[in-house]
Amino acid sequence: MPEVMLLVGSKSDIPAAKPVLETLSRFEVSCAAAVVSAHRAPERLQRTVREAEAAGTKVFVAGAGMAAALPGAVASLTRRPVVGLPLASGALNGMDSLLAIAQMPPGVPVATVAINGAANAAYLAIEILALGDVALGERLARWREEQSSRVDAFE
Ligand code: RP5
Repeated sequence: MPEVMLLVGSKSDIPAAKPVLETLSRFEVSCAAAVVSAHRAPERLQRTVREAEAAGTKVFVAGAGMAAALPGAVASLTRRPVVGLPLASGALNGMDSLLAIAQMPPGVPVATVAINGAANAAYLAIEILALGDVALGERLARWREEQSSRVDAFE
């Protein structure tokens, strides 16, 4: 049962979204992934979210560029947490996606990370899952401690 579902709006988004999978895998968090465009295939998106929920997905991570409807559309279809990942593409280089993803109406939130902030999208998903998973919380705490000691090291 994948705990996280990563969705991206286009095949062209895959390279920028890869750190989501790499980070989750380092923390032993299972993740399914699919390319589904909110604008080009809205019915398939609806099916994908329903099936992922039925399979036990707890957190969705949705990455998209340009008008970036995907994360908000996913949030409209589920009450589980959605992390939105704005991706740099097109004439506005991700500013358009950042604003489209962050500016959700009250009641349908998307937790938005930085443009191309794929690793943080995964860390946010990990923090959410760690609320109900002691072992994952311990892995996260250990990693945070390692990170702190690296900041202090004069290398
Ligand atoms: C968005 O438009 C996608 O998420 C992608 O970032 C961008 C361009 O998509 P393609 O034309 O490369 O499929 O919906």
